[in-house]
Amino acid sequence: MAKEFRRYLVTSALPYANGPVHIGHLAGVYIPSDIYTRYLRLKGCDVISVCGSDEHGVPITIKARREGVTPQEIVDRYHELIKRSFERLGMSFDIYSRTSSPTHAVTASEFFRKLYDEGKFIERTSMQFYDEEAQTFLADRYITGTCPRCGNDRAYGDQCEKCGSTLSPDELVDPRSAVSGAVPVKRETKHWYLPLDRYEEFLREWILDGHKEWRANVYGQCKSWLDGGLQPRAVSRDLDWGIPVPVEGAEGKVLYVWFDAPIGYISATKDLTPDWEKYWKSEDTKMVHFIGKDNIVFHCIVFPAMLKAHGGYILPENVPANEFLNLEGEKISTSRNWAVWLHEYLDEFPGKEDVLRYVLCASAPEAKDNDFTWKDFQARNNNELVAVLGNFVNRALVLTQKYYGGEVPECGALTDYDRATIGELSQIKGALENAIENYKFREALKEAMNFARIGNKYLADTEPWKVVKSDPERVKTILNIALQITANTAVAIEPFMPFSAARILGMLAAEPFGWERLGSMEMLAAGHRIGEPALLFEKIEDEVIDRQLAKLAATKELNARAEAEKNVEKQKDTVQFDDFGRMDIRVATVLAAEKVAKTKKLLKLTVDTGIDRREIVSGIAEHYAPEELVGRQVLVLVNLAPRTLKGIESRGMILMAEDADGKLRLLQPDAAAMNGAVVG
Ligand code: B3M
Ligand code: ZN
Repeated sequence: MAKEFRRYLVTSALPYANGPVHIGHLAGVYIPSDIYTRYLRLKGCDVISVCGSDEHGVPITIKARREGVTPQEIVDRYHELIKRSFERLGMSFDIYSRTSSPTHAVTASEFFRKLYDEGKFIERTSMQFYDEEAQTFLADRYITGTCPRCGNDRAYGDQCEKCGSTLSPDELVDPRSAVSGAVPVKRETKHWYLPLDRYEEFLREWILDGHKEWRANVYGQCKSWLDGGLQPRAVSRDLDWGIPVPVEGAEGKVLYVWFDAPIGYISATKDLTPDWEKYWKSEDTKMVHFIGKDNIVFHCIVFPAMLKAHGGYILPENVPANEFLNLEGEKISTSRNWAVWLHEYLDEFPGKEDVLRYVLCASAPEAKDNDFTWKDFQARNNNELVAVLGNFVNRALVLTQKYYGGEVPECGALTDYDRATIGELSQIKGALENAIENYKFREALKEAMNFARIGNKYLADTEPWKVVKSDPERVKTILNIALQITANTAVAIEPFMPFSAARILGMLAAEPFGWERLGSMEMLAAGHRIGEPALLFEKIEDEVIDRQLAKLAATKELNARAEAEKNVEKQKDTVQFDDFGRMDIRVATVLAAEKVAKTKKLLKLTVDTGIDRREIVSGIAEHYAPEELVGRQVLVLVNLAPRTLKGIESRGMILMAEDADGKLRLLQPDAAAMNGAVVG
């Protein structure tokens, strides 16, 4: 029998304050954590949910350097943006803190210092990459090179984003400094290491024997790390941004971001309540970490080893890490701007916070990577939220207004069908709880929606709008039940769609119900007066979706161009002005165009060069149809020595630009010009 807990500490991965939050973060971490927390709160558990910005680490300093601002400016900017967007989405953290806070500096320092004083670290001197131009050691992402596993030439010193491998700087082929581009040298430096190997036994027992119930992806990753044998891991870095290593002789060294960040959960709790120890140090507390799959090793292996080394802290009961969410079939990427950014969504879809929450939960990558598409977003909104949830609530309320002036009618004798419906509802409650408690949020959402689905079916089957003519007494019972189901729906969907739950309660003119009332058919008393019905959701039209798709298409285009520009041909040798002057380039108009027989690429063009009419054979048949060319002005090198191609004498050359992918584009004056006008 699993232990029953009444006190919970829910943590959500601290987002790096070097960019905004996108739908991948939401689906993977924040939506599930908020559902879980809201559910526990509704159940009346003692639960706190902590989060905050992760404000250290190399990606932040790199961004600051690139923009010519301080790291503090970067983290201030994104901390505010992220915090605000989370609030707007209805994330119900009890605290959203930050790792640049004074509490955190003290907490992380003291944590390190205790381990240091107790001899829990090993000190090691080693040769590490150093940039002589920039006079700095090159930690983690400051070093780039080619991935030894997949050949990606933009891998980092700590990770290859293409194949997902964890790397060490020494493994990179052709390492380079990300600061100056220089080829780095090796220099000696001292660091502190947490000897993870000493915790291997403990971790094996705790995870592999003790937590077989963890998700297969999480358990599997832990097992493969443990089976591979754990190595000491450096917990300090040569950097000037971070929490200074609190020991003598450590000038210019800071705590490694992955050492201080998880301690951020502790500091955030301290910032929240003086009673923080009851959440961190009592075996009666259940701690759950919500994270994405790239954070598994840090939360299941490294942080627990740190907590164990320190002593006195509890360990997570579960780490329900999600896989990744893709966007329109491609990996979400911050650097390629391939994402739906939360703050942009909130601006572009005001009042549709719950739609995003719903869609991201419904398609959360719980067991495998999943894809977000705008078409699916639209379909789920229109076919599920509008057609099922919105429609049911609206019908129940509108009919109550219409028949009873907004007063909840009495419930009379139940029919067998009523009883069967009510019985079904009480079963859903159990299934819903079971799903949430086992971190199966997609399934849980389906169960919550089942309240509305059953309600919809109930109204469709009982047809009160017809029965009202023959048996008005019966209709009272039907609508009483429909209203009770509506109130149930408001409770069931609250963890998932808090805004809509609140709106339903508003329309029912009811105060929030606790979770224990879920399944009850006596939530609204007969005679209670409900409020005015309004539509909960509205249909999303094709134009709205097309606009989003166009935005992504533009991003793709921009990326393709940026990629192509990287391969632009080198500049040719210098020419003198006279060399150029010998080229006679004129504006000309295409008079006729036809394919050259038995060739794929060639067109025969007749052009008016202002000087004469002549024929030119041009290799553009795969890029332009003859009829697209007639009447068009082009630029022609007219004094090129004639050549005979397929029996046609070609006198001159049409000027074109060639893209990296070989696509040809004609050059044309930006307004009609005289044929024969000299170009130069
Ligand atoms: N800052 C989030 C990430 O890897 C990372 C989580 C820290 S949680 C202690 O994107
Ligand atoms: Zn790779």
